[in-house]
Amino acid sequence: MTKPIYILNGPNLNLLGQREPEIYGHQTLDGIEAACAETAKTAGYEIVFHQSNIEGEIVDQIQEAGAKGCGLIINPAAYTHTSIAIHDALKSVDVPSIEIHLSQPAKRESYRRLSFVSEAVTGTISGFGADSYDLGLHALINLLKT
Ligand code: CA2
Repeated sequence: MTKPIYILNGPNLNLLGQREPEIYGHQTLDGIEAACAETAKTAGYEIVFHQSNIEGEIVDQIQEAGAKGCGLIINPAAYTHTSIAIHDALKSVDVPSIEIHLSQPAKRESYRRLSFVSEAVTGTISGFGADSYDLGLHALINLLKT
């Protein structure tokens, strides 16, 4: 049986659609999960979708994705800019990984310009709102085909 694609989400993304829509859009995380499940199903994959506000839980989920999944997509949220633990966990897995962001961090505050995640993943997609998830999923599915 095909292994699932893991889609992992970091702190505060549970608030999507409720606060700061001018930056993060109106789509909720539940809506994003439903859209991702549909895209994945069309391509013959299932998804495992998680959100956590806790760094260590995200590390556990990355390790689980490496052991039980075929690839992973991660929006590490603010941990992008702070977490060596998430960097190390991503480096430790043997499956392709894609970092995604709703906004374009490079165009925002200077403290968002550094990503500890980018050098540990296969590729990064940012700045397309909720579409970043769909674009990341298509990119990952294409990678898995090759
Ligand atoms: O643009 C992204 O996807 C970010 O990963 C979002 C993070 C931010 O720290 C990164 O620099 C870029 C913040 C996620 C917080 O999500 C919220 C959603 C609604 C209301 C408040 C926060």
